[in-house]
Amino acid sequence: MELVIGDYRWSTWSMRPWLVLRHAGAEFTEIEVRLNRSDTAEKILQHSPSALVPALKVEGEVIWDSMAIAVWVGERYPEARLWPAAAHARWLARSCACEMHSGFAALRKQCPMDLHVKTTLVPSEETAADLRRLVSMFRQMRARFGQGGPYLFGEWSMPDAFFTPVATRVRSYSLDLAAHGDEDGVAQAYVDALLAHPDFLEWERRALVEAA
Ligand SMILES: N[C@@H](CCC(=O)N[C@@H](CS)C(=O)NCC(=O)O)C(=O)O
Repeated sequence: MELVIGDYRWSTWSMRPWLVLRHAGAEFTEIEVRLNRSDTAEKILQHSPSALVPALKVEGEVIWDSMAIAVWVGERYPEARLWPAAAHARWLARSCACEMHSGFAALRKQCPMDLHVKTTLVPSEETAADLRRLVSMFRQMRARFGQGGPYLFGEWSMPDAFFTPVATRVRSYSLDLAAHGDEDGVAQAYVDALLAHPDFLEWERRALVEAA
């Protein structure tokens, strides 16, 4: 099984299924295609029909799109409990992951993931609205379902893979969650937990040693 990914430094979409596969204990190799180069599209097309990474090559098929790969891993490795076991938690965990997958355009645009960056940025009105929504979601899910651990639904689960790139943006751009509804630091503590996860630390280590 091979996961085609972009640069560790930039590729938020690649990071998600990579974290999910690691959590599942799957054995996989990586094919890295460097982004933002003249031959990027041509190289990705050698692996993936969408001309986008990530893509998972498994059993003669190519599964493209981070969500499709994550769903496949959840199906293939049920023992990894990638979705919460309790029905209501599971329904909402899917909503959270899908909202991230299809939303938060302003945050993505103003604060692209770059694991080499540490700066301070004043969020635009649109980015501030995204931050308020994220803080509200994080606080609600942590309050309702977070008792079993420091992650969104307690133990690490699928939405955490989707929100780890958000956590890196909060840190890279010094985004102040308290100013967006997180007065007592519940959402920030969740962000900190994502950034301390051993699999993320391994991804970050690779990003930091990756040649420019
Ligand atoms: N919705 C897709 C988005 C994938 C995507 O936009 N990937 C970017 C890199 S993070 C890409 O492949 N860009 C191609 C390029 O830069 O030429 C997914 O979830 O997999």
